[in-house]
Amino acid sequence: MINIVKTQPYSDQKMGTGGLRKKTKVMMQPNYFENFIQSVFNAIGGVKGKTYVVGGDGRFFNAEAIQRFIKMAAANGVKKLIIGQNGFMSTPAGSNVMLKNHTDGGFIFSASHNPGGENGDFGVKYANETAGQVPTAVTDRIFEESKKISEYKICDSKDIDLKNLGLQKLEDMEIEVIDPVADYVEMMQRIFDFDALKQLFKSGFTIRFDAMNAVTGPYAIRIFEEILGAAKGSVIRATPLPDFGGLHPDPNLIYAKDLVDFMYSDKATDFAAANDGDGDRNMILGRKFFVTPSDSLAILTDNCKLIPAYKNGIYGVAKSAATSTAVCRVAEKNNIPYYVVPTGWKYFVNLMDSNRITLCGEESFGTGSSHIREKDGIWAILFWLSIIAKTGKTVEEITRENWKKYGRSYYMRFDYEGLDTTVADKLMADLEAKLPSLKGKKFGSYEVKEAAPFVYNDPVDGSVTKNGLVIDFTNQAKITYRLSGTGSSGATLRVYLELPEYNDFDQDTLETLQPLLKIASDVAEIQQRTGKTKADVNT
Ligand code: G16
Repeated sequence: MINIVKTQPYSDQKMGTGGLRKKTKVMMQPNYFENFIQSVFNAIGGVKGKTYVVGGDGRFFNAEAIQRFIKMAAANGVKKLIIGQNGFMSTPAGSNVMLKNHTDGGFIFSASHNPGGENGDFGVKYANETAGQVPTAVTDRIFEESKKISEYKICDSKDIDLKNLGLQKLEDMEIEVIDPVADYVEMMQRIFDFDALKQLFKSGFTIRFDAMNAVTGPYAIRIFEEILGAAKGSVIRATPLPDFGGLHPDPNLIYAKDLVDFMYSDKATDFAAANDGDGDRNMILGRKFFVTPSDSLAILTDNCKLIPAYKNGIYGVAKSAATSTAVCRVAEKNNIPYYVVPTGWKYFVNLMDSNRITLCGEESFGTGSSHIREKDGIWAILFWLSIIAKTGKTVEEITRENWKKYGRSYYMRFDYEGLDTTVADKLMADLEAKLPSLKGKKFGSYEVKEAAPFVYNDPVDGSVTKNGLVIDFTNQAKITYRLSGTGSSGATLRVYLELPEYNDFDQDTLETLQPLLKIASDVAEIQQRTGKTKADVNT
């Protein structure tokens, strides 16, 4: 039976860079989740006759949300749902299933790298028929719908069994429960040379992969241990837990500190990596060596011909504005077209769909290619392992070689978290107003070349996006400021610093960037306005 439930709108259902992200308890308020889902359905002109992929990263409220979603989809006339067994599906695996089945899109329930649990965060990532994030025009429409919603449709039925693979029906809607790992593994086997990777492990190569108690554990066990032959136990924290075991599943130097400490100890393996909650982010480590995501993108681009899927070259490459310029130097020297876009994977999707780029990446530990329309954590690791297998070099040797060829960008991001949104918005607005007056100004040996907002003209759909404020210096140094789009409450100010260097690659990054950090913080009056004497998180 289909029920029409009367509801009141909520005023805060605006999607950010990675979908709708809220405190779990906010999401669990009466009708909150249902309102948002119905708003999406309404904003896209209904879902009658459509097919969607559904899954999540297993965090608290995931199982409940999926059941509610299924009943709403059936009530709204969806033709078919393809669902990961037990409701699990990583974001990249979901994008692959969407592309493979030519669906109308999908819904992945995840707040990505944000903590989970009853007191953590919950989120909804909605992808359209591109199998990637929807354009801003659509998220704006969804927000408008959410502000005027008065009812939603839901089936009054028993919960659907998601444990057993196979087909079932709810009303007229078909439900197919699939193994979320199988298709993903098959795709990776098409991209990479698995025989070469097996050889690598046969030769005694050791890895540690930290799934951070999140969704990629089962994918990593299947690929690294079962298929490629990495030693049993190479994958740690492999069982997805509703609260990620209390971890903050963000693979960076702070939140994956255990792994970093391990790799700087005498017990270190040859290679280590971690993924985030929903498996789209990655961190790469060698013995006593950390690869910045910006360098990683540059290195993958430079070595792409070693990978079967990219052996004939790539269309082009793209990075977000806040990502270092390392990849641009690789692209320029090798005559590869490159694009600089605002933060948000949706900007890459347009470039991929129009065959302008093949590879792309962001400083926030996201790297990917046009094999899907999301960033892909395990793909990035397999790419690195393939470079190691083909060159016989270590992570550190590969990175140093890249610096020697193209220069090294000393790079760091500083996050000022938990800010009052009014304070953060005003800081950005006042800073923007001040930018024109900075041109030509000297701060010690640093002279401002240009200071302006970052504005992107999308070559595909003609949309114009303003995202972040950038100060460029005559010595190629760069400061970028932007507010995070993935928080669940308050505001996070991100300050990104870069200083390219062409001779000395052994400096301490923090020390090297100290003068730039002081300029960044003085110019934006960070301490004065936020009361923070230092950033909460440096990566
Ligand atoms: C999401 C988007 C990414 C974007 C990131 C930015 O990542 O998918 O394209 O780079 O947000 O985060 P912020 O706005 O906080 O800097 P994810 O992994 O959270 O889905």
